[in-house]
Amino acid sequence: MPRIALVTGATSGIGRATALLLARHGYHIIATGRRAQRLEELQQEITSVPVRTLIFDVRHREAVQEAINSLPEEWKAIDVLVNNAGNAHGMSPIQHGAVDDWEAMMDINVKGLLYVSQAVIPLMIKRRSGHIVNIGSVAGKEVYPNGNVYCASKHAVDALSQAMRLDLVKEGIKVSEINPGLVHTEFSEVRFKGDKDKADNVYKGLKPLYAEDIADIIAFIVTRPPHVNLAEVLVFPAAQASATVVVRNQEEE
Ligand code: NDP
Ligand code: 8X3
Repeated sequence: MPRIALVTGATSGIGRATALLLARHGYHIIATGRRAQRLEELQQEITSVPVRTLIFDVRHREAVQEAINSLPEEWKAIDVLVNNAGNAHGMSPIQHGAVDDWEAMMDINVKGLLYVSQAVIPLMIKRRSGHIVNIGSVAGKEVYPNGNVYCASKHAVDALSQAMRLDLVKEGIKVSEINPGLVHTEFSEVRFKGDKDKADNVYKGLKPLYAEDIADIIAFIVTRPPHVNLAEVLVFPAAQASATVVVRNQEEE
């Protein structure tokens, strides 16, 4: 039986790198996101295993459920769910925060993760097997100035990961959480609403993590033997020690 992995947010960054790497490990891939063309390109790029794409916004509960329901029966035997879709929207003191940004972060990072999980967990329970990997953040372990609501959303992911592990252990489902520091993806471009200079500054003067580094960890976690669950990983670039302590005296290679 082939193993099947569903990766949310597979159109970019960590999700895309994870879909590519899990395909190299022989997983059949269900890649999801909103940008149809990028999903199509990813599907064409992966030639070694079958790939299905599902286009939905994780904020829309019915769309999420319908997309999962639409999978052919054999594709519903999902072994690995990578809850990766998410972003920061804006970065400002709480007193100047934009409510639309707050809602986007809570709706996508927290409620979206719940909607996808709710659609997939029953399929895993039926088979008494599965592995959920939630992408949290160092922002779910610490707060930093101007990070307020993004940090709150990732603290929620941290709480939900622990809670899922408690509730699902008796169902034979493993739950892992990966909490990265600075990863150079489209994340900062989204956070700063397309301001490329501002986004590039986030990674200036250090060698950040790359999406492939996180994909590597995800692949390691899901390929451990059945009796092993790596519950939590906090991962930084070598030049980072906390959300706010970053050494910027190196040139990015
Ligand atoms: P990217 O911006 O490169 O990728 C974000 C992905 O999330 C895209 O594929 C996007 O797909 C998807 N996504 C965003 N909003 C929605 C939505 N409403 N519905 C469906 N999919 C959505 O960022 P990263 O790869 O860096 O981010 C991936 C995860 O990693 C996020 O949860 C982020 O919080 C977390 N993270 C990132 C870090 C970093 O420094 N980069 C560090 C720690 C954690 P599309 O737009 O096509 O829908
Ligand atoms: C993304 C990393 O430090 O911008 O979660 O919050 S950070």
